[in-house]
Amino acid sequence: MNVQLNQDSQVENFHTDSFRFDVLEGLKSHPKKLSSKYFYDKTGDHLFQRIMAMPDYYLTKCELDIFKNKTADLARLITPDNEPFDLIELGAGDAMKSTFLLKYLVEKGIDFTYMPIDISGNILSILHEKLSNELPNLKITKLEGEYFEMLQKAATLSSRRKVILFLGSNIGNMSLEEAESFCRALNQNLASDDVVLIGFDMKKNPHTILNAYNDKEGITAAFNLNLLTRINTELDANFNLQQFQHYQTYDPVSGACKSFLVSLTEQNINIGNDCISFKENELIDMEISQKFSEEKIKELGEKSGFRMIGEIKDSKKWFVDTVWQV
Ligand code: AVI
Repeated sequence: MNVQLNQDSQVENFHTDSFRFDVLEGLKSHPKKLSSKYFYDKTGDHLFQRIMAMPDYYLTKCELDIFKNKTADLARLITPDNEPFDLIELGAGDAMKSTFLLKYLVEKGIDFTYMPIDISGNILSILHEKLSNELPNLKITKLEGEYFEMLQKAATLSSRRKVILFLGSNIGNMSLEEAESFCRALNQNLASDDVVLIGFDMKKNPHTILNAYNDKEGITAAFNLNLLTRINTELDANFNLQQFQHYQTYDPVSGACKSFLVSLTEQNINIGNDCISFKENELIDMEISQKFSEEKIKELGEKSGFRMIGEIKDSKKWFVDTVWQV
């Protein structure tokens, strides 16, 4: 018991140390930067749920349209011969979209094991319980941890062909260089014939994109500002949220949709024993949500060593799930 408690607090210290390191490194660099991967504490998760429910945030609805209404096409792409395989989902969360595919595959009697990967053991337990109730015949192996470590673990657990899902335009939260090295690492961690299915948000009318990230209710603003609250609570800092303002941009040429926080005044912020100075109107670069052209997706796949085998778009053609083979 004491050993377990000790191990848990060591893991927690490790997380806080790397959070503190990343925050200080980002805020000491020019321009100042924070990583959007830290948006998702309990409040951040809740705010993201509210974002997904906003009428203007089309991404979730579009990919849901694909998983709900084009399930047979998806299944045909990822398992053309219906041979046994493992279906691995990176950052599975509540698997809201993939559940439609799981249900279809179970009903077809296809032999597969669903392996959701998530950093949160709690989320995986909730998902396991939900899926066991909804689909009692589904075989599930939970993988708790970092993506690449868990992909390696999955390879030791079974030698069956792997299909990897990376949905929701999560790839858009990486810079193009990061996305390329991520896809290359994916390619190198898979065996030949394995496939990946990646959800990309496509370039479209720039107003449609900006409206999805610049809501008048201020939910996206709160989502960004919550990271400052998180730093206050977890790293003993004193950000005054009234002194920072959310600013959203979309560049239709590069496809980069970016969010910033603007310091409304010259101010000094203490973070533990460190002090960070802000000039009036100085920015913190918070998040990129990259939008893609067909050509960019093709280029990304090829540069990272994949062969494109198919793609499925939603009915508006705003979002695409692309399938690449190693
Ligand atoms: C999780 N990710 C794909 C979302 C996006 O669209 O980039 C996060 C988000 N940021 C603001 N709104 C939604």
